[in-house]
Amino acid sequence: MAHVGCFLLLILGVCGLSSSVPRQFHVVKEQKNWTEAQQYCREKFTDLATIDDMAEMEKIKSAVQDAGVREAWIGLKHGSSPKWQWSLAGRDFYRENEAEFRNWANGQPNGGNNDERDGEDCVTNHDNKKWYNYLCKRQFIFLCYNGTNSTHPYVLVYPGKSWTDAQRYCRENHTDLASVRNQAENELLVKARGSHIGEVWIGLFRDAWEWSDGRSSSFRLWGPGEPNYYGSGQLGFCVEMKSSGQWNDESCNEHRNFICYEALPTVEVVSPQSPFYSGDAVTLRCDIPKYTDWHQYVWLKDNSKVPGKTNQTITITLPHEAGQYQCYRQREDSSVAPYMSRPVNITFNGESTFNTTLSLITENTLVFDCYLGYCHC
Ligand SMILES: *[C@@H]1O[C@H](CO)[C@@H](O)[C@H](O)[C@H]1NC(C)=O
Ligand SMILES: *[C@@H]1O[C@H](CO)[C@@H](O)[C@H](O)[C@H]1NC(C)=O
Ligand SMILES: *[C@@H]1O[C@H](CO)[C@@H](O)[C@H](O)[C@H]1NC(C)=O
Ligand SMILES: *[C@@H]1O[C@H](CO)[C@@H](O)[C@H](O)[C@H]1NC(C)=O
Ligand SMILES: *[C@@H]1O[C@H](CO)[C@@H](O)[C@H](O)[C@H]1NC(C)=O
Ligand SMILES: *[C@@H]1O[C@H](CO)[C@@H](O)[C@H](O)[C@H]1NC(C)=O
Ligand SMILES: *[C@@H]1O[C@H](CO)[C@@H](O)[C@H](O)[C@H]1NC(C)=O
Ligand SMILES: [Ca+2]
Ligand SMILES: [Ca+2]
Repeated sequence: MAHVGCFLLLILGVCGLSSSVPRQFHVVKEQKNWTEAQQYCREKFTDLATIDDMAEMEKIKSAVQDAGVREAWIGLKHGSSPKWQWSLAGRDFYRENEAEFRNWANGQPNGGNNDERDGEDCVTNHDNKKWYNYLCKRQFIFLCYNGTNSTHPYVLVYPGKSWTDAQRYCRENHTDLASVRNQAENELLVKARGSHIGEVWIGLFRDAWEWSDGRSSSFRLWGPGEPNYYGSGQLGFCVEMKSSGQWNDESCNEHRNFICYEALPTVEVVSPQSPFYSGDAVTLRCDIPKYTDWHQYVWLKDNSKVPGKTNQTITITLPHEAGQYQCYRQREDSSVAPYMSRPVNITFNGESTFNTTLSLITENTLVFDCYLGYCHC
């Protein structure tokens, strides 16, 4: 019985971290109606711009100002299915199901015809802790959400305002109108309203605006008095962003510059599951939202293009092809800079699962069977 250290390498896949998904925005200085703009964005990039939160809004605003554009279409269009959602938008703020927490009073929500032009589309908290929907132009005192104080996030504000004015106040002076993610927060909110009797606005509202890419973002940044559904509604209402950052609804057949977004490509390991071992053939796939104006995939290993690898899926053999991988789609229009995935390290470190049979020919013939780095005769 002999032990021989087998010098085989273990390949460990370390996948890139991906919590929030970044996007790149492109301001297109061509005049198109909303539908044509949508088609253009889907061909050249991913879709018309969706905006998730205030941070993204600031990014787009500076892109529009840098481009010297006065107004531009974004991906929001009026649809036909109104939904309840929170003024405080943000993909990281709500955990699973938290954006859907509700505490309606019996018989609520009611009223209106489910159309934000004359429906009861804004929500209050009553002193019985329950929620009621009212016309948004009613004036009530309101609760803002202030993210800087996590134990006392709700701030009661006097005097009463319409829901929209209350929203503007909270966004300027705190974070936003109050969001309520669970029963515990509803109790905190009830505490914050103290002994006040009657209705207090919170951040829940209903509208029927829909994003072109189907995303559920509830983020809205209407200018004063908007949306007002002014103009020919025959072809529907769509949303433009002014260089001030504020939004306005317009007839979709107006011609405007527009803003597209491009999603970040990602490198995914298809097989095998990590950890990888020496001798493995590792298959990588470049996941990229589809658009049609592209030529081929480009793969990079350790920051250099890998010649001959132009498919969406590639296979590398370890250990000699271990390294740092990235991908992008090369466009037909090479004037647009590529948007490259984050790097993914396929590194090695450790031992092998290979059940190799080694034969050492000496005076005697010894045959070693190796498993996980341990060899025996
Ligand atoms: C949070 O707010 C409460 C009530 O206004 C205050 O007593 C407390 O000091 C604040 N905490 C922080 C960390 O600001
Ligand atoms: C923010 O608060 C100040 C002081 O209370 C107030 O004067 C101002 O109008 C508020 N901002 C908005 C947008 O209401
Ligand atoms: C609310 O948040 C702002 C920053 O967003 C902070 O400056 C302010 O002190 C906070 N106010 C309260 C009452 O917590
Ligand atoms: C946009 O223009 C195309 C023709 O270029 C037309 O077919 C379409 O109806 C227009 N869409 C809207 C919403 O105006
Ligand atoms: C790339 O894909 C094409 C079509 O699927 C296939 O014929 C070709 O062999 C692939 N090339 C490589 C290098 O895998
Ligand atoms: C990936 O490898 C590069 C060098 O090859 C190194 O600089 C980087 O820190 C590694 N990243 C991770 C997440 O391990
Ligand atoms: C290697 O050998 C072990 C133990 O004999 C066995 O369980 C395992 O399935 C083998 N692996 C391969 C890839 O043959
Ligand atoms: Ca009601
Ligand atoms: Ca308008």
